[in-house]
Amino acid sequence: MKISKHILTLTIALGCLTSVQAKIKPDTVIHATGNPIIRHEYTADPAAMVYKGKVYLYTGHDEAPANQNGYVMHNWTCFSSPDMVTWTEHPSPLNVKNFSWAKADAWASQVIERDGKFYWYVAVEHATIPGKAIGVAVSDSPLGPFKDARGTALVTNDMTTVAKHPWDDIDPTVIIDKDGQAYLFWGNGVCYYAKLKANMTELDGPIKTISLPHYTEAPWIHEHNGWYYLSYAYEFPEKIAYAMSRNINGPYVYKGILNEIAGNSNTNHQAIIEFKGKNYFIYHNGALVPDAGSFHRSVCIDYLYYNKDGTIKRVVMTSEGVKKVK
Ligand code: FUB
Repeated sequence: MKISKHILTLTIALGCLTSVQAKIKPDTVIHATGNPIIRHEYTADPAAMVYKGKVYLYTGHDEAPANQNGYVMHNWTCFSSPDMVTWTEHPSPLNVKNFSWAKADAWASQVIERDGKFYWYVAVEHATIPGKAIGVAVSDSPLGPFKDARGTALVTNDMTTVAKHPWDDIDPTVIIDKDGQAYLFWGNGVCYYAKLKANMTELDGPIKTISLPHYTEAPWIHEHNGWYYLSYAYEFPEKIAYAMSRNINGPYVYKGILNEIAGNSNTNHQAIIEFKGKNYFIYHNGALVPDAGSFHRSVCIDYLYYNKDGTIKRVVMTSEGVKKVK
């Protein structure tokens, strides 16, 4: 590894890595040399947002001690890039402690912009209502600081009764449709969705469900050329599958596996974006820790290709990753 002023060049081949690299200073520029793109800390559950010529990448942060199985996740990380290869790590803009009603588990999340404000939907463990819950934080900048937008959870376990286990309210993904209506999708075991009010901090109507084959968790909703795509973690260990619809409310037609099991991570969690004319599949694997990858995960990026009929080609996971966008 070669470090110059605010520049970190990651030169260690993937096969040689057995643990996370040394910490770096906030605002350090990272030149990714392949997958995983971040190697000085563990990053999981990626969510990406394109805003004003940059990609903002938000991730969970696996902090379990080496060889420990089980999630240890206290905060979320934030990186930005103008070209998909040069990433700046910003100081962590959000921690479970920013939600006074939450007690642990900074799990999967997504940020979206509306009218110049940035809304960050997160899954955490609720302090007083048993089970997981979804909160929302807000900021005037994609880099934060973010603050709890409500002072209470947006979704709690007592609001969703289809799944009987208490960790079903996780993995929020959000979209604003062309008519301005925002929707939140989420869920473990059951894929829930609901409309959001224009203020982005309240549900607007009933919580509904979508039936998807072998649905586990990690929904990601996106739109491309008039199709709505609902991708999700399929079975366990998790592959990523997807379904398509012409209408955001469905019906969604299952289209098959999009990505295979990502090496030694029993979970996967994807973000799909278009940036400067190319499409990207952002996910995590356990490549940095061969014997405990499921709880020491790292974000990877590979290309995603659509077929003419709107279906998506199966993702090819690579160690080389993607090239710098000009
Ligand atoms: O990171 C914790 C959980 O693991 C996420 O919420 C799931 O999507 C899975 O990746």
